[in-house]
Amino acid sequence: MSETMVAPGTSGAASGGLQQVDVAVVGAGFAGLYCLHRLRKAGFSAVVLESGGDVGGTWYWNRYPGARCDIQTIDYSYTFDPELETAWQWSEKYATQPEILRYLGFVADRYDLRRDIRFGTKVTQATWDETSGRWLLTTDNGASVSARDYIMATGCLSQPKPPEIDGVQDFKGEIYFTGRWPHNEVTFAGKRVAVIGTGSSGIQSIPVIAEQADYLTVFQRTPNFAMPAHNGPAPADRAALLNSDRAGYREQARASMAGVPYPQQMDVSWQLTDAERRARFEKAWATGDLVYILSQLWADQAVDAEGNALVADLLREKVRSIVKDPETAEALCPDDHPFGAKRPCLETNYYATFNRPNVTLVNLRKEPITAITATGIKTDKRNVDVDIIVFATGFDAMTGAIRAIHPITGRGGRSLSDVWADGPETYLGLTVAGFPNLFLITGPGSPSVLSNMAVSIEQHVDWVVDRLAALRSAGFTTIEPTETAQAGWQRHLADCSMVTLHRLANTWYTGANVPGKPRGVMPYTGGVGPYRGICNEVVDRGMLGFRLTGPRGAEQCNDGEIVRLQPDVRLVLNWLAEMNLPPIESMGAQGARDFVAQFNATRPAGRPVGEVLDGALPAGEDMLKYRLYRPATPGLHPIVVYFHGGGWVLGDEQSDDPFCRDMCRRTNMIFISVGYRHAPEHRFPTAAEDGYAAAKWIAEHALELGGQPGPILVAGWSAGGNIAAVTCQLARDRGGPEIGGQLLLNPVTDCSTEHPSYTENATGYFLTRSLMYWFKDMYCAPADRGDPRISPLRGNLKGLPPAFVVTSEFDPLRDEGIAYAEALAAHGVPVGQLKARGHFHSSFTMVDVIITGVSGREQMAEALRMFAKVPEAESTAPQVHAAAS
Ligand code: NA7
Repeated sequence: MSETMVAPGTSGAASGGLQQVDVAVVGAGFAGLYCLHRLRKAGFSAVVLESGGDVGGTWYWNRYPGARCDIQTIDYSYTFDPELETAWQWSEKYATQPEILRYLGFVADRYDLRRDIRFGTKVTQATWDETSGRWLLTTDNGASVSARDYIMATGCLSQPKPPEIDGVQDFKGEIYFTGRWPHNEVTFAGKRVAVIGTGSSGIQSIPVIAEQADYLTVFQRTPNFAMPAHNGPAPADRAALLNSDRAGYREQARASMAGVPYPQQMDVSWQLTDAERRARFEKAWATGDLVYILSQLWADQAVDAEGNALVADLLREKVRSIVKDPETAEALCPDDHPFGAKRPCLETNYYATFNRPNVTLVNLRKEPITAITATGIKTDKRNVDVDIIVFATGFDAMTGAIRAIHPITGRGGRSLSDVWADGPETYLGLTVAGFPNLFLITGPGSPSVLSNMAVSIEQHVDWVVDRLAALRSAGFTTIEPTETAQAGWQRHLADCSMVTLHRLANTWYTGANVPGKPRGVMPYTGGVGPYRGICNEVVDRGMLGFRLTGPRGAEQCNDGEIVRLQPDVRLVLNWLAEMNLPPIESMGAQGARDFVAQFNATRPAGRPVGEVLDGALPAGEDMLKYRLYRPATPGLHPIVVYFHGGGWVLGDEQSDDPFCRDMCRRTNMIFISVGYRHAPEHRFPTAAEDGYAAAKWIAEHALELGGQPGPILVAGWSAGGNIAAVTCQLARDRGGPEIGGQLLLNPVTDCSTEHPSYTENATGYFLTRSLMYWFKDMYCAPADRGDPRISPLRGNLKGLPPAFVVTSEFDPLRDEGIAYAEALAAHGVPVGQLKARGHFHSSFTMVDVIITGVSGREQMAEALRMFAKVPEAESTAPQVHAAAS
């Protein structure tokens, strides 16, 4: 029931007094307009407060020459009303600012939105009143507003950044800001013009200004990656795709990573030849689509520095091929950030503009601006006299517009600016603890600027309005996230930020463009589709993380964290759940082996190493296959004897191939993966004895294998971790071989099932408790399970080689791994531990799938280097991933 004193549908913009509405919205751009429409349809009274003179938001203010969208307009449109979609036809692939503004005006008219929008009205203060449970807003124009709910549809790039250059006030010529462009036409003809800034606004406006001005000087601090827009009519293939199944196309966009329906690229760069990579790149260059080039080249381009560098090199090559003056070309080549980590741009004649006789580029990295004077711009090398200065210097992004409304005062008189003093903290990017009934549309902590904004805005508005309607039905009047939920979301954001390369660049995504602004990746980097799934899950799980209250003490609080898994682990587990596989233990030994082989065939190929050799070594009467991975560096290398996972039943010397390759590269050591014999054909203690025999043989043949003589190292995952641990005990008891250290990754160390992780993680994390029971039954009779050769935790732990034990939070084997590490330490064995938060049993072996596993493998490599007593070795793998675990 609407509680308004102003009936829905009347503006209520009284000249004084108090306007009462259910919901107040700030901003009449893409988000505010849709918000008003949805609120009205849901029966809420609402007012939109907009400082501009008309609708449009960012498109109202950014009227600079050349301004266009750079997501294709067929994607950058509202999708909530199929009739609206066909009622409006875009004239170009990338619409101009005037056309987008006309579109937003068309939408405002079609749904009669203007009557509830107070234009030319700025909110000057917003205060939560505990007693009435309402927000009170004061404005600079007309009535104050009392609203139960307050929605910030303020946009992410709407608060222009001050110039931060001394002397601006002394300049006697004309000054313009791209983000606050005047409504009247600006004449450049016959003028000497300076443009400061080469982000999207600079890159779009520079070619247009250069054509009109007498002379243009571009002041560039950081070159940006840009590619040609190839503007024109909407590409036929995309339009056909949309028109063939409009609803399906929109649904795919909502489920996609960036809000534009492109498939997930699976090929990794090292699987492709140079020619194949170049062909893909040329196609992307010709496509003129940022989302395409950012996602469709190869799977590792956005998550791995090496994969990214391959694209960046090709892009730089293009710049050099267009720009004739080599020094200018070099200055225009970005070299301080990965491609995509800073917002790349679409351009039309941008690079070619620097071949014009009336254009000069000033590289501020070489000659910084020292001041703006009455006549122009002074660098430490020259004075450039100009008539016009255009500041294309960007925005106080994501938080600027929200914090610009001063003060927003929440519960207990706390101001949002103070609460966010060290950086924004939100729950889902939508709400803030301590600020009841306040909603942020595309706020920090949501995909927002890393996505097609149209898709993200609709999702946020729908979520908020649906929640308001649900609260109203349930009789609740306030909603506020809990501190636990918000802290959990911040952790999840930090985990997500380890997956992509955005953290490696100084950008407005990280707050680095505004002096003094706290640093950190502000948008959600986990993708639009996964994010939408999480928002829905919050609702499905009883508004998890929200406290709801209502009249007469009504309260509901289902506290908790929505995502505790690492983001990529969550995706993999969801994907596995969707496959609805039968339990592996129901497949029989051979069926399970075939399944694992098939499963492994779908994973990314392992990375190149110096050499891969297959061989065989004796173990009793039998020969065991092995696969040797040699680093690309010359000389003798330490040897790591590796035992694969698979519960003593599955896998072989090749089944952990990507892991062995990755560790070989990271450690600069030889990895020898041993194909020990399997149960049920060969039951206990065959695998343990094979492991020992293999380690002994390899140690005795180290030199022939190209390894360093002396102590070997052992390593293993899961059942292989068990074999590695047992091998160390046997080697100590049987007089060799000498083992310098043991890396135990999610090891089985005990046959007891008493450990709580067996119950906590019994199902849902791929390795299940019942699968572990089956493995043990296949391998070992119950009577033998106390034997240290299967339960090394029960063996003598004195005098064993130093160990590094890795356990994963969501793994049935977690507690026995921790117990083994603690028991070793108690017996005087030097032990390092990695307790990997949010990870599952396969996190570290799913190389190039679970990207958040990289930091764990770095730590494992470091431990192995320490065991081998090699100094901080040069590894051949990139070291760009900071610790995530
Ligand atoms: P951006 O992308 O933030 O670009 C601003 C540009 O201005 C960028 O090149 C900055 O260099 C430069 N800049 C900022 N301050 C200065 C000073 N003080 N001196 C010299 N140069 C400076 O803003 P845009 O408006 O172009 O684009 C914003 C987004 O809108 C865009 O990403 C799309 O999403 C749409 P820096 O890189 O900081 O060294």
